Amino acid sequence: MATHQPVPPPPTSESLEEDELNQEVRDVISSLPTVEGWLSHYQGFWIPTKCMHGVLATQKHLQAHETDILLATIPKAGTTWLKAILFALVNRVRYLDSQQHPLLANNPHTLLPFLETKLFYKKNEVSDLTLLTSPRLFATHLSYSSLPTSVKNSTCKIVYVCRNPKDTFVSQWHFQNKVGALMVTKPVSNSLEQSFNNFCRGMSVYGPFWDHVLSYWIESLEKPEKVFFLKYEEMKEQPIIHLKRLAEFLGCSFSPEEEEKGRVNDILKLCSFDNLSNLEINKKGKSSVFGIENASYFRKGEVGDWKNYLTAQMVERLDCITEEKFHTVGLKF
Ligand code: PAP
Repeated sequence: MATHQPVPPPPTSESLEEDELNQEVRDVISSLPTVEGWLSHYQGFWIPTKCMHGVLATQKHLQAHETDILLATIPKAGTTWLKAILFALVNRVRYLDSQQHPLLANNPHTLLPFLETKLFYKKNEVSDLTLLTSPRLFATHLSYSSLPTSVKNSTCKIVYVCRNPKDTFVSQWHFQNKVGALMVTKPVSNSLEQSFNNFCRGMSVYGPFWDHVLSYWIESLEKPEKVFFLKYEEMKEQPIIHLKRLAEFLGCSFSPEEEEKGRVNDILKLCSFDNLSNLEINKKGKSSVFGIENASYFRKGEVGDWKNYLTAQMVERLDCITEEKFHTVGLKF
C-alpha cells in the first residue's frame, strides 16, 4: 500500500509575483460582501475572510493528482474524526502496528491539512505539493462548486461528510464561542439566538448549510465512483460497515486476513473520540489552523446534543427548512 507523508508539506518552492497575487487577492476580497465581521460571501457561500487568500490560491494553483483523496466537510460535521480515520486507513500497513503512530503525536489537522488554510499558501508563495508522497490526503470546507477545476476534472476521490443540521449548528456555536476571537476582524454578537437566526438564513461558516450538503449529495448521486457521501450519524451507528465501505470506495479494501486480525476495529479504536481526546497532543497542543487549541476540536462527539440547546420553536424552524430543501432529492436526517 502506498504511504502518505505524516508531516505538513515542505516549505514553499514556487514563488508568485508578490504584487500580482497581493493585488489580485486584495481586489477580490475587498469586493466581497461581508457579515458579522469575519465572513465573506464568495461563490454563493460564507467563507471566513481569513481563509480567502488560501481559497483563491487553491482554486488557482492546485493541480489534482488522480490518486489524491480529498475530505470535504462543512465545519463541525466530523472533520477531525474523518481526518484521523482516513489517515489511519490509507497508512495502515505502515503504521497500524507502530508504537509511534503519527496520530498519537499529531492532531489530525496536522496530518491531513486543509487546502484553504495558510499551510499551503504563506504570504506570497504556494507550497510545492508535488513533493508529497502518493496518495496525497487533503481536506477542504469548500462546496463542490468552489473546488479547484482540476479536482473536478480528475479522477481523484472525494469523501464528503455531513451531519444533521441541529447538531452541526450547536457544535459550530460552541466552537465559535471558544475560538471565534481568532477569526473575527471586529467583535461580534454570539448569542445562541443570533447565531441560530444567521444559520437559518444561510449565514454560517461555509453556509448555507443546505446548499453545501446538496452540492456534494447531487454529485455523489451522479458520480458515485468519485464522491462518497457519509453522514456523521451513520458512522457513529455502524462504524464497521461504513469504514469497510469507505476502504472499498478508496480502492484499499480490507483483506480477509486483515479483517481476521481485527484491523477495522483497530482503526476505529485509534480514532475514537475517547482515545484521540485523551492524548496529550490533543489536550494541550495548538493546531496548525490559526493556532486554535487542539482540545477545541473535541467537545462531546455525540448525536443529539441539540436537545440540550434548541427550543421546540427552533427545532421546528430548522426541521422545516431542512424538509423544504432536501425532500425533492431524497435526503433525510
Ligand atoms: P472542523 O470542521 O472545524 O474541523 P469538526 O472536527 O468537524 O471540526 O467538529 C468537531 C466535532 O466533531 C465536535 O462535535 P461536538 O461539538 O458535537 O462535540 C467533536 O466533539 C466531534 N469529534 C471530534 N473528534 C471526534 C471523534 N473521534 N469521534 C466523534 N466525534 C468527534
